[in-house]
Amino acid sequence: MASDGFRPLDEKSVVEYIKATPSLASVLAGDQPHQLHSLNIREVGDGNLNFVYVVIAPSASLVVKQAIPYVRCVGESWPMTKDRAYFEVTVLKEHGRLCPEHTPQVYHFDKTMCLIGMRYIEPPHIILRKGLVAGIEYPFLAEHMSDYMAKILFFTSLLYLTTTDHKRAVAEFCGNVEMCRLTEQVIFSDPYKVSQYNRWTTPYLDADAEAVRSDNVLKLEVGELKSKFCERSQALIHGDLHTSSVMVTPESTQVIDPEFGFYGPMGFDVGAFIGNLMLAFYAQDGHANQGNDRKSYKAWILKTIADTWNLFHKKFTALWDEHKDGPGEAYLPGIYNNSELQHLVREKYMRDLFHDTLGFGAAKMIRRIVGIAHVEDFESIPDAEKRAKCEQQALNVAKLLLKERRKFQSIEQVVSTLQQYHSQ
Ligand code: ADP
Ligand code: SR1
Ligand code: MG
Repeated sequence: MASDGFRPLDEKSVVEYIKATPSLASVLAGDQPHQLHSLNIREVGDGNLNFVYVVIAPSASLVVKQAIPYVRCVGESWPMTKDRAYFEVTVLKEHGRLCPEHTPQVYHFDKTMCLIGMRYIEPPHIILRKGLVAGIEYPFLAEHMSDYMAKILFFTSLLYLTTTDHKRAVAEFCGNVEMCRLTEQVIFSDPYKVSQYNRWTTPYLDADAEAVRSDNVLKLEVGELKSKFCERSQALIHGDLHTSSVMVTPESTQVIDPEFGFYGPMGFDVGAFIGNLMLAFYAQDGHANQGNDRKSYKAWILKTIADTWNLFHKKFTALWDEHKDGPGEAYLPGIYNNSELQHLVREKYMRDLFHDTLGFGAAKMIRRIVGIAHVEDFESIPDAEKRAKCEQQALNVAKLLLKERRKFQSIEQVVSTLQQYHSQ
């Protein structure tokens, strides 16, 4: 045990921990403690950072997630604060309050052990990214994700909060600085310079990676996005809203893993989700085979991209309208007192958010192709040349979106650009 009382668990010691922890034992066994004698434990952490244990009792289940003091996918050479568990649980609770339909319930938190007990998002839920690789359609995905993003972003912004409440919350989440610094490094810095962590499909993308490192306009624009990421405390964002942070069935959508949460720009979340759908789109040709050319699936992904933005826009502005005379102090009703002005303000706010979404989404695409932590969408394409072709198309469109984002006026224009940059 470390001097701070922290002890990394394993499949065996998780059982002892649960037996000694009433808030977990009661979820699993209710008033029948003998059920704790037949627990089935599996470590399933396939993420980059933490250990995740699925715990199954005869008539209940839960997940135990523990942060360890380093980045799991790199090893102990990259120390990382285990306080991330505190921020993850705090965001889970806040987002769960605002959007319980799409957030797993928290049962337990142990600050010393950096350990969260939460709902097991049970099968047939799978990680969305795996569903996208398998070519499965999710008819409610855009509806659910737009709902989640509209609620968590609107209700934690100055459009709904007083500046006093907002600033207090911003101050609390400034504590998640190490996780923000990780993002600053791997998304906004490393891909644009030589870094020991960068990786790409070599030799096919050698020139493309070099081109990213020597593109002045790209660097100018990504620098602006980095500043915005660091400076704009717009809302309590999830902070890592890629398609492996979403678990799905065709009917249900659950968002996990908000350990990077802090008060940051809304477009970082919306962009993460949409940018990862774009990666899935460009990976499809690598998964096509004689039995399935993936044509209709690609059309479904494009429709989901468009629906996600359009529904998000609709729901977010509807919340704004509903609460325009509420506590929010960004646009005081006494000043923004006529519908023409209110319309202008909303147009501008949503246009800026759209451009942020494209910029951050594109930056997230670029890091997954020439930086650290690649994605299964591409990694599961065994033929390196084929994979590189898919990655190159995604990289080219991402560079364009990042540099030219302000020229786009609608998501439909973005979708037609995605099609133009797609060779089949
Ligand atoms: P990391 O923080 O290391 O990225 P994640 O939170 O992404 O870890 O979890 C890693 C994996 O564990 C997920 O891909 C998922 O398969 C599984 N997992 C995490 N939380 C849950 C949950 N609440 N219910 C079911 N499975 C989960
Ligand atoms: C060391 S980079 C690890 C990545 O995994 C997380 O999911 C975040 O996306 C982070 O950038
Ligand atoms: Mg994760």
